[in-house]
Amino acid sequence: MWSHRQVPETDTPVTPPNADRGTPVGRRVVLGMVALGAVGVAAGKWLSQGVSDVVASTAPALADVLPAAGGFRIYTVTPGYPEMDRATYRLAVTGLVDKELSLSLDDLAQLPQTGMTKDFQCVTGWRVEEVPWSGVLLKDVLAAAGVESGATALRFTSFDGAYTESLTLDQGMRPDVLVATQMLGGPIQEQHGAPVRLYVAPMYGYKSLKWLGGIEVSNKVTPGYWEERGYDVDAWIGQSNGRSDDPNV
Ligand SMILES: Nc1nc2c(c(=O)[nH]1)N[C@H]1C(S)=C(S)[C@@H](COP(=O)(O)O)O[C@H]1N2
Ligand SMILES: [Mo]
Repeated sequence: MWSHRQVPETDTPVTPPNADRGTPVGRRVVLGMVALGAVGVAAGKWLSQGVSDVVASTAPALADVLPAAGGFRIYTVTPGYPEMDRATYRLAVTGLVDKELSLSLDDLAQLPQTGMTKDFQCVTGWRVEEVPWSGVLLKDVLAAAGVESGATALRFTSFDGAYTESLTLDQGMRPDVLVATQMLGGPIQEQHGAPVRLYVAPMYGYKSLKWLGGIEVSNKVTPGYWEERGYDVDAWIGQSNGRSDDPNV
């Protein structure tokens, strides 16, 4: 179960230049809308159709009511969420590797497991603090495949068929970049990218690709979905531009 919580009042530095878009999430709260929070999970299905601000605006009041309040806004650039059977799920690791891999969830569970509790920050201004994550460090997945010399970049694809992301190999080797199989204390929920998503702790949320299907090792960074639409490829929190008019970032 998840619900919504607003970015703390003290959080101003991360507000992107398009502040009109980024800041109002919980500021134009209408208390009468709190009841909407009760259908938050169902509403998540509709966020891509423009209801996100309404749902998110219930946040402050709900946070008082629900002790384990979440605060995530659910984003998807495709209609609904892509379906995936946990038994047939495979993560493809391809490109400049010694051995291409096709990893089942069991295979991922055999690799070293790493957990971390860290904030999740969207470039539009909302943040969820101290989210528990666990799974396999991206560098451990890459080590299992063996990265060839000359490789410099990583490309990530989602089995939603539309969303992509990128990192440099150096960024991907950091100890705070995770191929996450658990989030918020349990298996990743459907709306958060089940069964596997990326979690790139030091960067804005758009780097944390959901419904991860493939990792391709290459020698050239290919800008991801939002990066083709104006966002920085290097999305360090607090440093990158956050430029866009799109409400779904
Ligand atoms: N496949 C996919 N991954 C995605 C997105 C998306 O639309 N599709 N949105 C990104 C953005 S902009 C953010 S802030 C986070 C939001 O994660 P959440 O939906 O779990 O809150 O997912 C990121 N990963
Ligand atoms: Mo985002």
